[in-house]
Order: sequence, then C-alpha cells, then structure tokens
Amino acid sequence: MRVNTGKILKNDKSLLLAYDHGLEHGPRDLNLQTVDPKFNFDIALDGMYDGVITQHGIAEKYYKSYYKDIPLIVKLNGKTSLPNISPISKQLCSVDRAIKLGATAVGYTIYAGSPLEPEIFQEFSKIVEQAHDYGMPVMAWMYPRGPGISDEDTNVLAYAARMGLELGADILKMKYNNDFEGWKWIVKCAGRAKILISGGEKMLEEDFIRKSEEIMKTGVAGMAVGRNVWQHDHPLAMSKALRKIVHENMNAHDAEKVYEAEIHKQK
Ligand code: FBP
Repeated sequence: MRVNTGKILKNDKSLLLAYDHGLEHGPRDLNLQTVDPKFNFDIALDGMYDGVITQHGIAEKYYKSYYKDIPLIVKLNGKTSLPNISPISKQLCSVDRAIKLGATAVGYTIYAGSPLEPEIFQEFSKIVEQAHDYGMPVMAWMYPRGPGISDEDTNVLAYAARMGLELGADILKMKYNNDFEGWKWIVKCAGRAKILISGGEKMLEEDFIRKSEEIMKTGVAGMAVGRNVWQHDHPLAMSKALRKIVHENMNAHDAEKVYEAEIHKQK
C-alpha cells in the first residue's frame, strides 16, 4: 500500500500550523484577531506552512480555493475541555467527508494509557484502513493520558511513539518533555513513523526559537505548532524563523536574526 506523505513531508521534514484549539480549549486561547479562522489560514499561506490542521467545521467554511496550496489535515476526532470524563476523543468526521473537504491527510488523537484505550484503538485502526485505501496519510496525536499516566515520562512517551507505529500512523504529533537524550530513543521507537512536536503554551520568542532548535536536533521530522505562532505579535516572523530551523537546520542564533530582520521589514 503506497501512502503519499510527500505533500506534507518535504525531504522528510515538515512544519504544520495547528488550529483546532477552539474545540479543544475553547475561546480562552483566542483573541479578537485569532478567533477568526481566516487570520490563521492566511498565516499558513503567507508563512508557507507544509499543512494546516483544523476540525471539519472550520475546514468547510474557511478552506477556500485560494488556500489550496497549503495541504489541509482534517482532525477526525475532537473533544472539549468541559466534561470531567475518562480520556477519549470520539470520531466526529469520516475519512470520506475529509476527502470531500479537500484533505490531504487526516488526524486523530490517541490517549495512550486511557482506560478507554481498546475503544480508541479500534476506532483509529478503522480510520487507518480507510485512509490508506486512498493512499492518504494518517497523523496521530500520541498523547499519554489517564489515571497514573505521566506525559512527562520518557519511557511512556517512547511507548506512545511505538504504539503510533504499530497502529499504522504515518506521522505522530507529540509533546516534548525536555529530555533531549531520551528523545533520540523515542524517535527510534517510532521507526518509519515521523514525529512532529507540538508547540505548547505561548512562550517568549527567543525561548521558543531555542527550544525548536533543540527539538530538531533530537532527530524528529519537524513541528506542528499552534499557539506559539498565532498568539505571537509577529506570527509571520516566527513562521519564517521556524521554517529555517525545521527545513534548513538553522541554529537558534541565526534564526533569531531572521526573526528580527522580518520584524524590521514589516515596520
Ligand atoms: P499547540 O502547538 O498550541 O500546543 O497545539 C498543540 C495541540 O496538540 C493542538 O493541536 C490541540 O488543540 C491541543 O494541543 C491539545 O492539547 P491538550 O489535549 O493538552 O489540551
């Protein structure tokens, strides 16, 4: 079965823009500017991202023909942060609907270690089967979560990465726990599944740029960032710096200069 990851991974590297927070976290992550999905699709286009991630509702209303150069990744499951239930995020959109919306790939969150893991695995496996029949890549958010499960533990993260590979995911979206050496092992455990790291909560520009350089040095394939791009005052300058780090192995020092130069140009 040939899965075409080439539109999202360029020379096995990728920088994606994530914008599914309106459902996952609610408007607390958004402001008057970022609440408009168009603002974020424009960043994805002008920032030359390798893909943009949204829920199907946003894709249907905002992924217009002029954005077609940015591959769309439709998140097939989702949940809010409101109910206090066991970690599970059920499928809300089919692979066929994602294709009709123009998706190049589909995404799904797996809560590794959840008491509802069997149900999650079964749902995910059907998605892999359907998407791969179309040659469509599947991206899995491998987030360890559940009673007694730590998403900071390198062994648990390595297990989650391996799970993603075993379950047929092509790309894994994971959170970095700052264990630089440990991540080299996590990358090995993922085998041919490519890992992209989430951005996390917004931090100072220089800190995020430095962290991104460290992340790329672990051997992961790239980053799938949300808040650390679109919550920033200069999202396009940050995008350019990240692109240099991810696609050109630029170091943080030089990437910061790129960031400053971009801001200067915009003035
Ligand atoms: P950020 O880069 O903004 O951290 O986004 C990453 C992400 O995976 C989003 O795609 C998703 O909405 C969110 O984090 C979910 O995180 P959590 O389950 O920890 O609230």
